[in-house]
Amino acid sequence: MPKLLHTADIHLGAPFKNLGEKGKEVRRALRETFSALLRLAADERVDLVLIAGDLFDANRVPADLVDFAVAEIAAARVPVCILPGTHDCLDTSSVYHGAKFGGIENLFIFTEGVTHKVYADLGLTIHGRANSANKSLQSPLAGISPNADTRWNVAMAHGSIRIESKSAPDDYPVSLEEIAASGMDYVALGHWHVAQDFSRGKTKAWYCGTPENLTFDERSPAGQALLVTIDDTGVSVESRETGRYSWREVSMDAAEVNDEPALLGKLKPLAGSRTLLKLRLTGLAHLDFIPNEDRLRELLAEQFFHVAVDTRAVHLMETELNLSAYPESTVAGRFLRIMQEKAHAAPEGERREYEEALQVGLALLKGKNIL
Ligand SMILES: [Mn+2]
Repeated sequence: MPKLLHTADIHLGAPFKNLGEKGKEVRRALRETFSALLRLAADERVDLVLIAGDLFDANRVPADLVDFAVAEIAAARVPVCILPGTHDCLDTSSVYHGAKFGGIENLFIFTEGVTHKVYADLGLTIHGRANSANKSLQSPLAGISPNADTRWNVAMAHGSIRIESKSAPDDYPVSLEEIAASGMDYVALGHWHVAQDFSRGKTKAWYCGTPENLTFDERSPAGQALLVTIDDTGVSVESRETGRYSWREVSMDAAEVNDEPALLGKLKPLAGSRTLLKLRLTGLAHLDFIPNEDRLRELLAEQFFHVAVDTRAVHLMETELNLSAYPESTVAGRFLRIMQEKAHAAPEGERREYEEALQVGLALLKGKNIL
């Protein structure tokens, strides 16, 4: 019963340009995450580590980074199987053509024309097609079929599940029908950065997600890897948290925070020395608290690893509405007068809502993007 550690999209060498000085630290952290993955494999006594594409962020990465990855794998004593992905594809300049990858006993890399590797002691064949470019219309499962000589068959594939409107046709598409018809026990997917189950028919198939989050867009709470156990009763998939940094994107309505302490109080539960915060303020600000990007960044810097603040969608509330500035013949003028009448006629408890609606509508009519 083979036990596998499934990872992908580690993106060693990613520049993190948007993080400025802190980018260097996160780049170094990715190396540590890679080492931690291999330690996890040893601790969990897995038989084989699968890296389903994008181990490296690019084919041109610093030589010392390649040395590091190769040395870590060689020291790991667990077999490691690498599939070139889209960022580290197998083109003429591929990082995997380097001599450093040769002669490492426990390492197998899918290269041109090679589509499977037999691990006889595990009764397992690993299948895969190395991506040869950054984009392609071809499925990474094309031409792959089970090896009847081994009890178990697993494929690695780096590409996008073919979903209309969600995936580009030239992003190495894999269809759910292909997964169902693959004859594989498990398909180890890479390319999408959040763990997701795409099992179909008798075949289990998962994206494992990045072991360390790389952007604010990723909805996964923390990076992770998958432990995959295959036996006669089926395939079981468990996740293990490997990420140490958390990237949090927070949107807040400026009208709901009256002062700096209130804003800091709301963010306090997220604070941490390894938390990256992207704070986006929206809506209408009262005159007594006008959020300022530099000031907020400064205030939050101590509580977070990195802070980005965006106040472009905040609009200042107009406290003294000058009706003559909005003639009745204009849309804004008509709107203003109707809303003022409604606010006036509304019962006490609802008046504030009308007044706020008036301010929001007015800002929108003036072309402000406040939502
Ligand atoms: Mn990719």
